[in-house]
Amino acid sequence: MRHSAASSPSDAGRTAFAKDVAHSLTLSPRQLPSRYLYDELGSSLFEAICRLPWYRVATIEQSLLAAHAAAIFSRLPPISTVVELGPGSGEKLVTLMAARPARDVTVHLVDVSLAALDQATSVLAARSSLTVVAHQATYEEGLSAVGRSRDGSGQTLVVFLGSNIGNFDAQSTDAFLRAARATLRSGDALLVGTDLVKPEAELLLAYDDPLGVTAAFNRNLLVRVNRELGGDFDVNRFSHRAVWNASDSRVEMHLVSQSRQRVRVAGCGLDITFDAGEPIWTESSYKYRAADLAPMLDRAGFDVTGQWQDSGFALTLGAAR
Ligand code: AVJ
Repeated sequence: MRHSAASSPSDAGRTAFAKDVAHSLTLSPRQLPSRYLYDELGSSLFEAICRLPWYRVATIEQSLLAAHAAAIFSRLPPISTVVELGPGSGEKLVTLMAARPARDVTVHLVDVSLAALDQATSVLAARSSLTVVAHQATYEEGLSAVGRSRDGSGQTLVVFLGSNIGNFDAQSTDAFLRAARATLRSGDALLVGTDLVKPEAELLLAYDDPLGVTAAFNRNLLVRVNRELGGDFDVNRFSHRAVWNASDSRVEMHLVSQSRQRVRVAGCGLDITFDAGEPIWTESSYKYRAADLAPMLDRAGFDVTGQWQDSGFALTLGAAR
């Protein structure tokens, strides 16, 4: 197992975090980027969310992968390289790869979160015989690194599961898919997992669960800002809120200030006064219709070669033209 960090995680990572927090908290409305939800505790809380009966993304996707992995490989050319963007616990890839035809495959895991990478790497090491390379990097950086290091034989499969793509707005999705396509060759493939639009009550239960795990996941972002950037957020005075924004087809998570209060973040020179009821927008999770996927992939240069659906979740396979 090899680790190839794009740069030392702590210093460069912390500077980027400080910069992103300084910028996003002074936007109107105030925001914090969702990619920072995944520190060590945040990654564990997300794994707990995936075990909640109300958040069905992970379990439905897992059963779709188990049921259709062989069909997915039957629609692919011989694959020598698999790149998983945002591998989470690594379980999804274990399930998919169990159905691979006998052939040497190198798996590349790409994530900015070291905690997530470590977890996925150890699950894959324990549960599969795959060669694993971990890249602590953004998705684009990781894809380019894999593209540059690739040798002659076999095609590449990029997997982007768990509805991770749902954190991107429409414009970023197009830009991201095009950038991904640019690192690939004709005949390479992309497997995307997307959560689909479903009744509002179901969506809200998934993002505001009765056990408060999602609330803890969201509020942990403030704990992280306090710890890593010397903030003084009073975490008890911000509450979790999930809303379904139907016109933009996304669930939004917010942290709502319970009172008028002043917050300082020394590490990025911020001194902010929140009004009572003022939100910080921390995440968007876009929901799709299954038919949205073909045009979305087509715009980036992929033809859809398969789609599998169950209980409001879809796996879509595209081939690079
Ligand atoms: C990991 C981004 C797919 O948006 O559903 C879970 C994260 N947020 N509960 C999602 C999340 C709140 C999740 N993704």
